[in-house]
Amino acid sequence: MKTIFNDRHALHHGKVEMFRGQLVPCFEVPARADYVLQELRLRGLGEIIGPASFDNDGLVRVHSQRYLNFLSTAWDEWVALDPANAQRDAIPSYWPIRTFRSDVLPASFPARMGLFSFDAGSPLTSGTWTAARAGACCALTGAQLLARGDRAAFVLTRPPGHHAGRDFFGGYCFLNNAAIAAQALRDAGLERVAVLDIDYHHGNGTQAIFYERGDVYFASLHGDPHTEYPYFLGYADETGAGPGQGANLNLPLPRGTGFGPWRQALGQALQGISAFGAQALVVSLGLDTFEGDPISGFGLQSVDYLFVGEDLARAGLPTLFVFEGGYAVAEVGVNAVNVLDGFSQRAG
Ligand code: 6XA
Ligand code: ZN
Repeated sequence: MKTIFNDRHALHHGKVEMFRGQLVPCFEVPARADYVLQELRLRGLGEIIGPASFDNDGLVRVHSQRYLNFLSTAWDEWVALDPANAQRDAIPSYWPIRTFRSDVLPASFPARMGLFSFDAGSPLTSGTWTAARAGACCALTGAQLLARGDRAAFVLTRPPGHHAGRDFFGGYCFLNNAAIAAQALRDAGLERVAVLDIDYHHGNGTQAIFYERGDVYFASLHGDPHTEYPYFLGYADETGAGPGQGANLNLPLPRGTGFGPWRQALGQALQGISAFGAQALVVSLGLDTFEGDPISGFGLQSVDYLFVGEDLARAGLPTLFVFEGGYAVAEVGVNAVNVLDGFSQRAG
């Protein structure tokens, strides 16, 4: 299995995030991807390549032009507000909640930060756009490999993507890599594509992007949003709308869930994907289901990820893994590569 590595990922390097009223050091750090890369090399899991180059067409298929315009110039606008900002992360603090307008694009940069985001935990830094855009190119490269016949590929990138919607960032995510890959597979001619999100947190961005579409199935197992981030989406009664009715499956699980019941839910999601008739699978691969994760609450152990990989291989679909969350930094490499290893052993 080839890995497409985003060698510009470290250009996104948040210093602090807002956590329960305090600015705390970021959990989503460059070392995460470096640990995974190191483990991939150690275990010789396959060739590691860089992204091919793409224009913005594949991004515009998923994100609005006005959001991409904002993201690509955001850092310069932030520094233009005050040269001292060059040393500080940009963090939003005003949001157009219900009854406010979101059709107007305010001239104020802080106002636009709020218009295009949903939390204060996702600092935007000098290299965020460059890193996120290179990550999206990795996702497009992965989709291309699958469309040309590879059985599987792994997109190793950060910042992650699954919380990012058509025109907003949040949850450490700016461009939705998994959605961009799924759309690219559709555009390459596959008629039905599935996204399976196994990150601890519900992939609200991916769900929203495909919610009214019958050609892309979204299934997610995640911490119950009644108590877990992102709180406002990810409930079991969200089953899709319009032509997408029945093409969205949420399996929220209580904090404290261990591998047994988690794996059962995985089986249920895979059943849904098979019944849908997907021709390819994009996996939002978060490793924050690990028992040692500092911000999550499931109990998976490192060895369990080998079985996760095996179960995914048994679905028998061309599969693109896309790296998402996972903040037990020293273990995230072993856990991610265990999934890929389990998959490869089973897939042959
Ligand atoms: C709130 C928690 C953000 C979770 C990000 C994540 N600051 N998403 O791991 O998958
Ligand atoms: Zn997560």
